[in-house]
Amino acid sequence: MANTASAAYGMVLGDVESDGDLDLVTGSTSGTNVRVRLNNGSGTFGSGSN
Ligand SMILES: [Ca+2]
Repeated sequence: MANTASAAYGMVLGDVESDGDLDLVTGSTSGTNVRVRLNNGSGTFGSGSN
């Protein structure tokens, strides 16, 4: 199975800002780069923020 990702990422779904839509939180294995992507309510995610 090919995997072109350069690093493994952890990924968690959760409602970060309690608006009822699941948001996506990713973190690199280095543990220093956590990114939150907010669900805009239509099934897509906004740009990441640290
Ligand atoms: Ca949310």
